[in-house]
Amino acid sequence: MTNKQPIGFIDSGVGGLTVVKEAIKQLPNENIIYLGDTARCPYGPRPAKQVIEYTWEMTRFLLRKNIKMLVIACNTATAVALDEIKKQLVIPVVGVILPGTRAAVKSTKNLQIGVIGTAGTVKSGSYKQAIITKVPEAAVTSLACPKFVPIVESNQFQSSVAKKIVAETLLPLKNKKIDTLILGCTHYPLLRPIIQNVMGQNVKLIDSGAETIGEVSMLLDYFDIANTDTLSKADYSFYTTGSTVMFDGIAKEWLAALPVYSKHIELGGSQSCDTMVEKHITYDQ
Ligand code: I24
Ligand code: DGL
Repeated sequence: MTNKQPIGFIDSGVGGLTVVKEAIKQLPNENIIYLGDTARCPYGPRPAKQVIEYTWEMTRFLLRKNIKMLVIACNTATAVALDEIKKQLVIPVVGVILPGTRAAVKSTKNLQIGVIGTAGTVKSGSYKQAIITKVPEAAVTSLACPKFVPIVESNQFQSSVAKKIVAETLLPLKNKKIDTLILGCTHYPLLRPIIQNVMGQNVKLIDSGAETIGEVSMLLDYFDIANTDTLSKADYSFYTTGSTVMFDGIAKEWLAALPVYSKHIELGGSQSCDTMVEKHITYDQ
């Protein structure tokens, strides 16, 4: 295994770029390949069985790209599919839930922890279970915030509408004495200033995605697979199942200076790793 192989990131859409941004910052030497299933986003409201199926399709696509590690950047996908994908792959597979949990358990002083996420993530109970497994005495309050992803995706995440909806939605958490709140969704870092304001400065917010890159870094060292070639510039490639123009627009803005030319691919059906067809609508880098 050569260390130059890329780290694969999968997500339901563009939200996983919040995790990639951390990866570029914390691991600037690593090559990255990202696949966002924008055509079928959001995963949050979908039944677990369907999310597992979609996550497998994305995984199979990236395995063909010879990745050395897989990061499931989507909380909803991690919640329902991580265990079975991890079991079947020989490369290390990292989800966003355990790293977020670890940081929360470390941060809490009163053992009152809050978790916010999509309907799918909260319904799975994965965060709650992961926290309780570590600290059985912890009290976990999970809250689905189905309105938050649409606020971000409609570009309203800095608006007064966002403030009102976030305040209303988080009301059930206000009377709990939580001192730590896990942002269990790729999109929530964009609402972080508003969430912090609503919850108060005494509540520590945990960004699951950012915590995940710490774990990726640790695993690269543990398996001795970090990219040791410090002379070449890191390579970033992006794939989307939806519009490349829209993907590139959001990714360029989010990842600042980075040029992004994503490629369109089709997922779905019973395609195997060997027969999956790539449609290059934009040009190859
Ligand atoms: N943010 C996200 N998804 C979108 C969006 C957004 N539109 C505006 N902003 N759209 O996720 C999703 C649907 N699209 C995706 C592309 O293909 C077609 C369908 C959060 C992204 C987090 C990195 C707001 C916005 C932006 C630029 C940067 C960040 C951001 F326009 F939140
Ligand atoms: N990526 C998803 C998550 O982190 C949010 C968007 C969606 O619902 O697909 O849970």
